[in-house]
Amino acid sequence: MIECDARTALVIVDVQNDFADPSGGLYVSGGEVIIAGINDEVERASAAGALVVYTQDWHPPSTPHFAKDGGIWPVHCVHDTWGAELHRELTVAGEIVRKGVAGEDGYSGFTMRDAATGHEVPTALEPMLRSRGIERVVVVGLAADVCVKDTALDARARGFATLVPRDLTRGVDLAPGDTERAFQTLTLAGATIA
Ligand code: VGL
Ligand code: ZN
Repeated sequence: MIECDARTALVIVDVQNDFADPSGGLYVSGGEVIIAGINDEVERASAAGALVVYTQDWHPPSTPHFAKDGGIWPVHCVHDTWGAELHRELTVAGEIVRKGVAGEDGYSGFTMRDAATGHEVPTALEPMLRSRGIERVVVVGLAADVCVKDTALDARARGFATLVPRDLTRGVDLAPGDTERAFQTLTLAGATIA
């Protein structure tokens, strides 16, 4: 169980069909298994007055993010498709931050990369946390070695105490060991892996 209070935000990263459903375009092994545990934490966080926020990977049909367009990933989370929807079993009880509504790229829930200029642009996440006086961020969801990692690193870089509960995330492991390396990187950055 995770300690939560009004200064805590539970950030639920990309629990979308393409990652969490076995027939999804970029299925993360075990992605559906973590949903029940996340729902329990949503309930506890809400009861404790914590902020609950969801992120959603949200791509145009063609983007340098996809292997077919020169990137590394299979097509996933194309905006307004089944694959981009939050998984039907996920309890949604908070605001949603979509990454890439204007075709931007990137992995963190805090920042995106402008596809044309390459510049980093902020999402609505940090202002949302600041306006609520959030000091501590709990990051769960998918994938541990991609968007969870980058979101948690950005949380640390912005001075938030950051917790990543291992059993509420799963990794892609595009290269074997990526998930373990992600946890090491996060630990070195001052995040707590529980
Ligand atoms: C993600 C790969 C590509 C993620 C997003 O949500 O972790 N992974 N796009
Ligand atoms: Zn993506």
